[in-house]
Amino acid sequence: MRLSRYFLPVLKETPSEAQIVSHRLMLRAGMIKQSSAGIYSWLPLGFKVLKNIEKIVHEEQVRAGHIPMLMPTLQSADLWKESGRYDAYGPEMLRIRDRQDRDMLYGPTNEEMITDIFRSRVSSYKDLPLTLYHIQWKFRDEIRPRFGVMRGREFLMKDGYNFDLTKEDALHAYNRHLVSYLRTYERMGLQAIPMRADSGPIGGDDTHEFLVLADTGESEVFYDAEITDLKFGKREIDYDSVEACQAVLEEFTSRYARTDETHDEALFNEVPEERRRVARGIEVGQIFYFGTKYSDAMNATVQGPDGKPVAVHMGSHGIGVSRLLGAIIEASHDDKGIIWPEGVTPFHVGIVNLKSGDAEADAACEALYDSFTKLGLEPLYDDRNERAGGKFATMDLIGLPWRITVGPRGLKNGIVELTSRRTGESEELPPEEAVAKVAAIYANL
Ligand code: 5CA
Repeated sequence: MRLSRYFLPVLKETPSEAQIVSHRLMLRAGMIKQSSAGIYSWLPLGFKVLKNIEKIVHEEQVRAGHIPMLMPTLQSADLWKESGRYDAYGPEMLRIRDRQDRDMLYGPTNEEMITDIFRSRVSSYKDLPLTLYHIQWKFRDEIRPRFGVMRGREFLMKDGYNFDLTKEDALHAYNRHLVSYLRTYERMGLQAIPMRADSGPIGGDDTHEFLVLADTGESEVFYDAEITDLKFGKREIDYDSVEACQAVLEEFTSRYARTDETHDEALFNEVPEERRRVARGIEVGQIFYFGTKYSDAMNATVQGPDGKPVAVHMGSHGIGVSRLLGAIIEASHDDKGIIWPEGVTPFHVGIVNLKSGDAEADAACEALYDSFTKLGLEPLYDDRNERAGGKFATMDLIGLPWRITVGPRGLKNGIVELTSRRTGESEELPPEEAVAKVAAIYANL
Protein backbone atom coordinates (compact mmCIF):
# COMPACT_ATOMS: atom_id res chain seq x y z
CA MET A 1 0.00 0.00 0.00
CA ARG A 2 1.18 3.49 -0.86
CA LEU A 3 0.47 5.91 1.95
CA SER A 4 -0.49 8.66 -0.53
CA ARG A 5 -3.42 6.47 -1.61
CA TYR A 6 -4.37 5.03 1.78
CA PHE A 7 -6.87 6.31 4.35
CA LEU A 8 -4.87 6.85 7.52
CA PRO A 9 -6.43 9.80 9.36
CA VAL A 10 -3.83 10.22 12.14
CA LEU A 11 -4.65 12.79 14.81
CA LYS A 12 -2.07 15.38 15.85
CA GLU A 13 -3.72 16.12 19.19
CA THR A 14 -4.16 13.60 21.95
CA PRO A 15 -7.92 13.07 22.25
CA SER A 16 -9.05 14.20 25.68
CA GLU A 17 -11.79 11.59 26.10
CA ALA A 18 -9.33 8.69 26.06
CA GLN A 19 -8.17 7.67 29.54
CA ILE A 20 -5.84 4.81 28.73
CA VAL A 21 -2.91 4.56 26.36
CA SER A 22 -4.36 1.94 23.99
CA HIS A 23 -7.49 4.02 23.43
CA ARG A 24 -5.42 7.16 22.83
CA LEU A 25 -3.12 5.38 20.40
CA MET A 26 -5.95 3.72 18.49
CA LEU A 27 -7.59 7.11 17.98
CA ARG A 28 -4.33 8.90 17.13
CA ALA A 29 -3.22 6.18 14.70
CA GLY A 30 -6.51 6.48 12.80
CA MET A 31 -7.66 2.95 13.65
CA ILE A 32 -11.13 3.62 15.03
CA LYS A 33 -13.74 6.33 15.29
CA GLN A 34 -16.42 6.32 17.92
CA SER A 35 -19.89 6.29 16.43
CA SER A 36 -21.79 6.36 19.72
CA ALA A 37 -20.92 5.38 23.30
CA GLY A 38 -19.11 2.04 23.19
CA ILE A 39 -19.74 1.60 19.44
CA TYR A 40 -16.94 2.11 16.92
CA SER A 41 -16.26 2.25 13.22
CA TRP A 42 -13.16 0.33 12.30
CA LEU A 43 -11.09 2.51 10.01
CA PRO A 44 -8.80 0.71 7.53
CA LEU A 45 -5.75 0.31 9.80
CA GLY A 46 -7.80 -0.90 12.77
CA PHE A 47 -9.84 -3.20 10.53
CA LYS A 48 -6.65 -4.81 9.21
CA VAL A 49 -5.42 -5.68 12.70
CA LEU A 50 -8.89 -6.91 13.69
CA LYS A 51 -8.86 -9.26 10.68
CA ASN A 52 -5.36 -10.49 11.54
CA ILE A 53 -6.45 -11.32 15.07
CA GLU A 54 -9.57 -13.03 13.76
CA LYS A 55 -7.45 -15.13 11.40
CA ILE A 56 -5.20 -16.40 14.20
CA VAL A 57 -8.25 -17.26 16.28
CA HIS A 58 -9.78 -19.19 13.36
CA GLU A 59 -6.57 -21.06 12.59
CA GLU A 60 -6.07 -22.18 16.17
CA GLN A 61 -9.70 -23.22 16.59
CA VAL A 62 -9.58 -25.32 13.45
CA ARG A 63 -6.25 -26.80 14.58
CA ALA A 64 -7.99 -27.93 17.78
CA GLY A 65 -10.72 -29.65 15.73
CA HIS A 66 -13.45 -27.07 16.27
CA ILE A 67 -15.87 -26.25 13.45
CA PRO A 68 -16.57 -22.69 12.21
CA MET A 69 -20.08 -21.47 11.43
CA LEU A 70 -22.04 -18.21 11.70
CA MET A 71 -25.12 -17.32 13.71
CA PRO A 72 -27.03 -14.03 13.40
CA THR A 73 -26.63 -11.01 15.68
CA LEU A 74 -30.39 -10.62 16.17
CA GLN A 75 -32.13 -13.34 18.12
CA SER A 76 -35.68 -14.16 19.02
CA ALA A 77 -36.51 -13.64 22.71
CA ASP A 78 -38.41 -16.95 22.80
CA LEU A 79 -35.29 -19.07 23.21
CA TRP A 80 -34.11 -16.90 26.08
CA LYS A 81 -37.49 -17.19 27.78
CA GLU A 82 -37.09 -20.95 27.53
CA SER A 83 -33.68 -20.94 29.21
CA GLY A 84 -34.84 -18.46 31.84
CA ARG A 85 -32.18 -15.91 30.96
CA TYR A 86 -34.49 -13.39 29.27
CA ASP A 87 -35.34 -11.88 32.65
CA ALA A 88 -32.11 -12.84 34.39
CA TYR A 89 -29.86 -10.96 31.94
CA GLY A 90 -31.27 -7.60 32.97
CA PRO A 91 -30.59 -4.18 31.43
CA GLU A 92 -27.37 -5.30 29.74
CA MET A 93 -29.50 -6.94 27.08
CA LEU A 94 -30.56 -4.73 24.19
CA ARG A 95 -34.19 -5.59 23.58
CA ILE A 96 -35.83 -4.81 20.26
CA ARG A 97 -39.39 -5.22 18.97
CA ASP A 98 -39.98 -5.91 15.29
CA ARG A 99 -42.95 -4.69 13.20
CA GLN A 100 -44.95 -7.81 14.07
CA ASP A 101 -44.51 -6.92 17.74
CA ARG A 102 -42.20 -9.86 18.33
CA ASP A 103 -39.61 -9.58 21.06
CA MET A 104 -36.11 -9.70 19.64
CA LEU A 105 -32.70 -8.95 21.10
CA TYR A 106 -29.19 -8.22 19.92
CA GLY A 107 -27.28 -11.28 21.11
CA PRO A 108 -24.90 -10.77 24.06
CA THR A 109 -23.82 -14.45 23.66
CA ASN A 110 -25.24 -17.52 21.91
CA GLU A 111 -25.76 -20.45 24.31
CA GLU A 112 -29.52 -20.56 23.64
CA MET A 113 -29.27 -20.30 19.87
CA ILE A 114 -26.59 -22.96 19.52
CA THR A 115 -28.49 -25.28 21.87
CA ASP A 116 -31.57 -24.84 19.70
CA ILE A 117 -29.58 -25.64 16.54
CA PHE A 118 -28.15 -28.69 18.26
CA ARG A 119 -31.44 -30.11 19.53
CA SER A 120 -33.13 -29.67 16.16
CA ARG A 121 -30.37 -31.28 14.09
CA VAL A 122 -28.52 -33.80 16.27
CA SER A 123 -30.24 -36.84 17.69
CA SER A 124 -27.64 -39.52 18.36
CA TYR A 125 -24.63 -39.86 20.63
CA LYS A 126 -22.79 -41.02 17.48
CA ASP A 127 -22.63 -37.39 16.33
CA LEU A 128 -20.67 -36.45 19.45
CA PRO A 129 -18.26 -35.00 20.39
CA LEU A 130 -19.03 -31.75 18.61
CA THR A 131 -17.60 -28.27 19.05
CA LEU A 132 -18.99 -25.41 16.96
CA TYR A 133 -17.86 -21.81 17.05
CA HIS A 134 -18.37 -18.49 15.36
CA ILE A 135 -16.83 -15.04 15.38
CA GLN A 136 -19.67 -12.55 15.50
CA TRP A 137 -20.55 -9.13 16.87
CA LYS A 138 -22.19 -9.05 20.27
CA PHE A 139 -24.01 -6.30 22.09
CA ARG A 140 -24.03 -5.71 25.84
CA ASP A 141 -25.49 -2.47 27.05
CA GLU A 142 -22.66 -1.98 29.53
CA ILE A 143 -23.44 0.60 32.19
CA ARG A 144 -20.01 2.17 31.75
CA PRO A 145 -18.57 1.54 28.28
CA ARG A 146 -15.03 2.85 28.47
CA PHE A 147 -11.43 2.50 27.39
CA GLY A 148 -12.37 2.33 23.71
CA VAL A 149 -12.69 -1.18 22.31
CA MET A 150 -11.67 -2.62 25.66
CA ARG A 151 -15.14 -2.32 27.17
CA GLY A 152 -17.42 -1.64 24.25
CA ARG A 153 -21.14 -2.09 23.94
CA GLU A 154 -20.78 -3.61 20.49
CA PHE A 155 -17.77 -5.94 20.35
CA LEU A 156 -16.46 -8.86 18.35
CA MET A 157 -16.25 -12.19 20.14
CA LYS A 158 -15.29 -15.69 19.22
CA ASP A 159 -17.68 -17.96 21.05
CA GLY A 160 -17.46 -21.71 20.85
CA TYR A 161 -19.74 -24.39 22.27
CA ASN A 162 -18.97 -28.03 22.96
CA PHE A 163 -21.54 -30.86 23.09
CA ASP A 164 -20.48 -34.10 24.74
CA LEU A 165 -22.06 -37.28 25.99
CA THR A 166 -20.33 -37.38 29.36
CA LYS A 167 -18.85 -35.03 31.88
CA GLU A 168 -15.38 -36.50 31.19
CA ASP A 169 -15.68 -35.77 27.48
CA ALA A 170 -16.85 -32.23 28.18
CA LEU A 171 -13.91 -31.66 30.53
CA HIS A 172 -11.60 -32.80 27.75
CA ALA A 173 -13.24 -30.18 25.50
CA TYR A 174 -12.59 -27.63 28.27
CA ASN A 175 -8.92 -28.62 28.47
CA ARG A 176 -8.60 -28.58 24.69
CA HIS A 177 -9.85 -25.01 24.63
CA LEU A 178 -7.43 -24.02 27.35
CA VAL A 179 -4.52 -25.42 25.35
CA SER A 180 -5.65 -23.85 22.08
CA TYR A 181 -6.05 -20.47 23.79
CA LEU A 182 -2.47 -20.57 25.12
CA ARG A 183 -1.23 -21.00 21.58
CA THR A 184 -3.65 -18.38 20.19
CA TYR A 185 -2.53 -15.60 22.52
CA GLU A 186 1.16 -16.38 22.17
CA ARG A 187 0.88 -16.07 18.40
CA MET A 188 -0.38 -12.53 19.00
CA GLY A 189 2.70 -11.74 21.06
CA LEU A 190 0.76 -11.88 24.33
CA GLN A 191 1.21 -13.69 27.57
CA ALA A 192 -2.32 -14.48 28.76
CA ILE A 193 -2.44 -16.32 32.08
CA PRO A 194 -5.31 -18.71 32.81
CA MET A 195 -6.77 -17.85 36.20
CA ARG A 196 -9.52 -19.46 38.23
CA ALA A 197 -12.54 -17.18 37.98
CA ASP A 198 -16.25 -16.78 38.62
CA SER A 199 -18.81 -17.81 36.00
CA GLY A 200 -21.24 -14.87 36.34
CA PRO A 201 -24.40 -14.95 34.18
CA ILE A 202 -23.11 -17.76 31.94
CA GLY A 203 -23.26 -20.21 34.88
CA GLY A 204 -21.33 -23.36 35.75
CA ASP A 205 -18.66 -24.45 38.21
CA ASP A 206 -15.49 -24.72 36.18
CA THR A 207 -14.21 -21.58 34.60
CA HIS A 208 -10.90 -19.93 33.82
CA GLU A 209 -10.31 -16.42 32.59
CA PHE A 210 -7.26 -15.55 30.51
CA LEU A 211 -5.59 -12.38 31.72
CA VAL A 212 -2.98 -10.15 30.18
CA LEU A 213 -1.08 -8.32 32.91
CA ALA A 214 -1.40 -4.54 32.52
CA ASP A 215 -1.68 -1.68 35.01
CA THR A 216 -4.82 -0.45 33.26
CA GLY A 217 -6.58 -3.82 33.52
CA GLU A 218 -10.03 -3.86 35.08
CA SER A 219 -9.49 -6.99 37.15
CA GLU A 220 -7.37 -7.35 40.26
CA VAL A 221 -5.36 -10.56 40.09
CA PHE A 222 -3.30 -12.62 42.51
CA TYR A 223 -0.68 -15.07 41.28
CA ASP A 224 2.51 -16.96 41.83
CA ALA A 225 5.29 -15.20 39.89
CA GLU A 226 6.58 -18.55 38.60
CA ILE A 227 3.66 -18.57 36.16
CA THR A 228 5.12 -15.81 34.07
CA ASP A 229 8.09 -18.06 33.19
CA LEU A 230 5.83 -20.57 31.44
CA LYS A 231 5.79 -20.51 27.65
CA PHE A 232 3.66 -22.65 25.40
CA GLY A 233 5.63 -21.88 22.24
CA LYS A 234 5.05 -23.87 19.08
CA ARG A 235 4.39 -27.20 20.76
CA GLU A 236 2.47 -29.61 18.56
CA ILE A 237 -0.21 -31.05 20.78
CA ASP A 238 -2.48 -33.94 19.82
CA TYR A 239 -5.75 -32.27 20.68
CA ASP A 240 -7.58 -35.61 20.65
CA SER A 241 -5.35 -36.92 23.41
CA VAL A 242 -6.93 -36.54 26.84
CA GLU A 243 -3.55 -37.07 28.52
CA ALA A 244 -1.69 -34.52 26.38
CA CYS A 245 -4.27 -31.77 27.01
CA GLN A 246 -4.48 -32.69 30.70
CA ALA A 247 -0.71 -32.39 31.05
CA VAL A 248 -0.70 -28.87 29.60
CA LEU A 249 -3.66 -27.87 31.80
CA GLU A 250 -1.80 -29.05 34.88
CA GLU A 251 1.38 -27.28 33.86
CA PHE A 252 -0.40 -23.97 33.35
CA THR A 253 -3.01 -24.04 36.13
CA SER A 254 -1.40 -25.78 39.09
CA ARG A 255 0.18 -22.63 40.53
CA TYR A 256 -1.89 -20.06 42.35
CA ALA A 257 -3.56 -17.63 39.92
CA ARG A 258 -6.95 -16.16 40.67
CA THR A 259 -9.06 -13.11 39.97
CA ASP A 260 -10.42 -11.15 42.93
CA GLU A 261 -13.77 -12.97 42.57
CA THR A 262 -12.25 -16.29 43.62
CA HIS A 263 -9.21 -15.09 45.55
CA ASP A 264 -8.47 -17.06 48.73
CA GLU A 265 -6.07 -15.24 51.04
CA ALA A 266 -5.17 -18.34 53.07
CA LEU A 267 -4.27 -20.36 49.98
CA PHE A 268 -2.37 -17.43 48.51
CA ASN A 269 -0.28 -17.21 51.67
CA GLU A 270 1.01 -20.72 51.02
CA VAL A 271 2.92 -19.30 48.02
CA PRO A 272 6.43 -18.24 49.16
CA GLU A 273 6.28 -14.54 49.91
CA GLU A 274 8.86 -13.45 47.34
CA ARG A 275 6.76 -15.04 44.59
CA ARG A 276 3.38 -13.59 45.58
CA ARG A 277 2.13 -10.97 43.14
CA VAL A 278 -0.91 -8.69 43.25
CA ALA A 279 -1.45 -6.93 39.96
CA ARG A 280 -4.04 -5.90 37.41
CA GLY A 281 -5.09 -7.74 34.29
CA ILE A 282 -7.17 -7.47 31.12
CA GLU A 283 -9.53 -10.38 30.56
CA VAL A 284 -9.08 -11.49 26.95
CA GLY A 285 -10.96 -14.78 27.13
CA GLN A 286 -12.94 -17.13 29.33
CA ILE A 287 -13.80 -20.81 29.19
CA PHE A 288 -16.70 -22.48 30.97
CA TYR A 289 -17.93 -25.97 31.69
CA PHE A 290 -21.56 -25.81 32.79
CA GLY A 291 -22.73 -29.40 32.40
CA THR A 292 -26.40 -29.78 31.50
CA LYS A 293 -27.60 -26.31 32.56
CA TYR A 294 -28.82 -25.35 29.06
CA SER A 295 -29.52 -28.83 27.73
CA ASP A 296 -31.83 -29.51 30.72
CA ALA A 297 -33.62 -26.16 30.42
CA MET A 298 -34.03 -26.49 26.66
CA ASN A 299 -34.44 -30.24 26.42
CA ALA A 300 -31.34 -30.87 24.31
CA THR A 301 -30.86 -34.60 24.45
CA VAL A 302 -29.36 -37.28 22.26
CA GLN A 303 -30.14 -40.95 22.10
CA GLY A 304 -27.46 -42.66 24.21
CA PRO A 305 -25.77 -46.03 23.46
CA ASP A 306 -28.56 -47.80 25.39
CA GLY A 307 -31.29 -46.08 23.36
CA LYS A 308 -32.34 -43.80 26.22
CA PRO A 309 -32.27 -39.99 25.90
CA VAL A 310 -29.36 -38.26 27.65
CA ALA A 311 -28.93 -34.52 28.25
CA VAL A 312 -25.68 -33.38 26.64
CA HIS A 313 -22.82 -31.88 28.64
CA MET A 314 -21.87 -28.46 27.41
CA GLY A 315 -19.39 -25.66 27.83
CA SER A 316 -18.82 -22.32 26.15
CA HIS A 317 -15.54 -20.65 25.38
CA GLY A 318 -15.04 -17.00 24.48
CA ILE A 319 -12.25 -14.82 23.12
CA GLY A 320 -12.62 -11.03 23.13
CA VAL A 321 -11.45 -10.47 19.56
CA SER A 322 -11.96 -6.67 19.40
CA ARG A 323 -10.77 -6.21 23.00
CA LEU A 324 -7.52 -7.91 22.04
CA LEU A 325 -6.44 -4.88 20.01
CA GLY A 326 -6.53 -2.78 23.15
CA ALA A 327 -4.84 -5.47 25.21
CA ILE A 328 -2.00 -5.91 22.72
CA ILE A 329 -1.36 -2.16 22.62
CA GLU A 330 -1.45 -1.89 26.42
CA ALA A 331 1.20 -4.62 26.52
CA SER A 332 3.29 -3.29 23.64
CA HIS A 333 3.87 0.44 23.13
CA ASP A 334 6.27 3.24 24.04
CA ASP A 335 5.99 7.01 24.23
CA LYS A 336 6.14 7.32 20.43
CA GLY A 337 3.31 4.92 19.70
CA ILE A 338 2.27 1.35 19.12
CA ILE A 339 4.75 -1.53 18.70
CA TRP A 340 2.90 -4.32 16.87
CA PRO A 341 4.02 -7.89 17.44
CA GLU A 342 4.85 -9.45 14.04
CA GLY A 343 1.91 -11.87 14.35
CA VAL A 344 -0.76 -9.17 14.08
CA THR A 345 0.91 -6.15 12.46
CA PRO A 346 -1.26 -4.36 9.86
CA PHE A 347 1.67 -4.11 7.41
CA HIS A 348 4.82 -6.20 7.56
CA VAL A 349 7.28 -3.41 6.89
CA GLY A 350 7.30 0.35 6.39
CA ILE A 351 9.30 1.96 3.60
CA VAL A 352 10.28 5.56 4.20
CA ASN A 353 11.50 7.57 1.24
CA LEU A 354 13.67 10.39 2.62
CA LYS A 355 13.51 12.29 -0.65
CA SER A 356 10.36 11.66 -2.65
CA GLY A 357 10.88 13.01 -6.17
CA ASP A 358 14.54 12.00 -6.28
CA ALA A 359 14.72 9.56 -9.21
CA GLU A 360 17.11 7.13 -7.56
CA ALA A 361 15.35 7.12 -4.17
CA ASP A 362 11.95 6.67 -5.84
CA ALA A 363 13.25 3.78 -7.96
CA ALA A 364 14.88 2.06 -4.97
CA CYS A 365 11.65 2.31 -2.95
CA GLU A 366 9.60 0.94 -5.84
CA ALA A 367 12.03 -1.97 -6.18
CA LEU A 368 11.75 -2.75 -2.44
CA TYR A 369 7.98 -2.53 -2.71
CA ASP A 370 7.95 -5.03 -5.58
CA SER A 371 10.33 -7.42 -3.84
CA PHE A 372 8.18 -7.57 -0.70
CA THR A 373 4.97 -7.91 -2.67
CA LYS A 374 6.39 -10.80 -4.70
CA LEU A 375 7.30 -12.54 -1.44
CA GLY A 376 3.70 -12.25 -0.28
CA LEU A 377 4.46 -9.55 2.29
CA GLU A 378 2.63 -6.25 2.56
CA PRO A 379 4.74 -3.11 2.75
CA LEU A 380 3.41 0.33 3.61
CA TYR A 381 5.36 2.81 1.50
CA ASP A 382 5.41 6.41 2.67
CA ASP A 383 5.68 8.05 -0.74
CA ARG A 384 4.26 11.38 0.40
CA ASN A 385 6.10 14.57 -0.31
CA GLU A 386 6.66 15.34 3.36
CA ARG A 387 9.57 15.97 5.68
CA ALA A 388 11.46 12.97 6.98
CA GLY A 389 10.63 13.83 10.61
CA GLY A 390 6.90 13.66 9.94
CA LYS A 391 7.26 10.34 8.13
CA PHE A 392 9.21 8.80 11.02
CA ALA A 393 6.67 10.08 13.54
CA THR A 394 3.81 8.47 11.58
CA MET A 395 5.67 5.16 11.25
CA ASP A 396 6.50 5.14 14.97
CA LEU A 397 2.90 5.96 15.88
CA ILE A 398 1.33 3.20 13.78
CA GLY A 399 3.95 0.78 15.06
CA LEU A 400 5.06 -1.43 12.16
CA PRO A 401 7.77 -3.71 13.60
CA TRP A 402 10.26 -3.05 10.77
CA ARG A 403 11.12 0.06 8.80
CA ILE A 404 13.41 0.52 5.82
CA THR A 405 14.69 4.02 5.27
CA VAL A 406 15.84 4.94 1.78
CA GLY A 407 17.78 8.12 0.95
CA PRO A 408 20.03 9.39 -1.86
CA ARG A 409 23.12 9.45 0.38
CA GLY A 410 22.89 5.79 1.41
CA LEU A 411 22.04 4.71 -2.10
CA LYS A 412 25.33 6.19 -3.35
CA ASN A 413 27.00 3.54 -1.19
CA GLY A 414 24.45 0.88 -2.14
CA ILE A 415 22.77 0.73 1.25
CA VAL A 416 19.47 1.33 3.00
CA GLU A 417 18.72 1.37 6.73
CA LEU A 418 16.70 -1.36 8.47
CA THR A 419 15.26 -0.35 11.87
CA SER A 420 13.50 -2.40 14.53
CA ARG A 421 10.56 -0.52 16.03
CA ARG A 422 10.92 -2.48 19.28
CA THR A 423 14.60 -1.90 20.00
CA GLY A 424 15.17 1.20 17.89
CA GLU A 425 18.34 -0.42 16.57
CA SER A 426 19.30 0.22 12.95
CA GLU A 427 21.66 -1.46 10.57
CA GLU A 428 22.87 -0.41 7.16
CA LEU A 429 22.77 -3.03 4.45
CA PRO A 430 22.13 -3.51 0.73
CA PRO A 431 18.41 -3.45 -0.18
CA GLU A 432 18.30 -7.16 -1.14
CA GLU A 433 19.73 -8.11 2.23
CA ALA A 434 17.19 -5.95 4.05
CA VAL A 435 14.39 -7.69 2.16
CA ALA A 436 15.83 -11.13 2.92
CA LYS A 437 16.18 -10.32 6.60
CA VAL A 438 12.59 -9.09 6.99
CA ALA A 439 11.27 -12.03 4.95
CA ALA A 440 13.14 -14.49 7.19
CA ILE A 441 11.61 -12.98 10.33
CA TYR A 442 8.08 -13.48 9.03
CA ALA A 443 8.86 -16.93 7.64
CA ASN A 444 9.92 -18.05 11.14
CA LEU A 445 6.79 -16.86 12.97
N1 5CA B 1 -20.63 -17.27 26.21
C1 5CA B 1 -19.43 -17.07 26.97
C2 5CA B 1 -18.24 -17.70 26.37
S1 5CA B 1 -18.42 -17.95 24.68
C3 5CA B 1 -19.19 -15.58 27.19
O1 5CA B 1 -19.95 -14.76 26.75
N2 5CA B 1 -18.11 -15.28 27.88
S2 5CA B 1 -17.66 -13.84 28.36
O2 5CA B 1 -18.76 -13.10 28.87
O3 5CA B 1 -16.58 -14.03 29.27
O4 5CA B 1 -17.10 -13.06 27.13
C4 5CA B 1 -16.00 -13.58 26.41
C5 5CA B 1 -14.95 -12.53 26.20
O5 5CA B 1 -15.49 -11.42 25.49
C6 5CA B 1 -14.41 -11.92 27.48
O6 5CA B 1 -13.38 -12.71 28.03
C7 5CA B 1 -13.88 -10.58 27.01
O7 5CA B 1 -12.57 -10.71 26.50
C8 5CA B 1 -14.83 -10.24 25.88
N3 5CA B 1 -15.79 -9.21 26.29
C9 5CA B 1 -16.81 -9.34 27.17
N4 5CA B 1 -17.46 -8.18 27.33
C10 5CA B 1 -16.86 -7.28 26.52
C11 5CA B 1 -17.06 -5.89 26.22
N5 5CA B 1 -18.06 -5.20 26.78
N6 5CA B 1 -16.23 -5.28 25.33
C12 5CA B 1 -15.23 -5.98 24.73
N7 5CA B 1 -14.99 -7.28 24.98
C13 5CA B 1 -15.78 -7.93 25.85
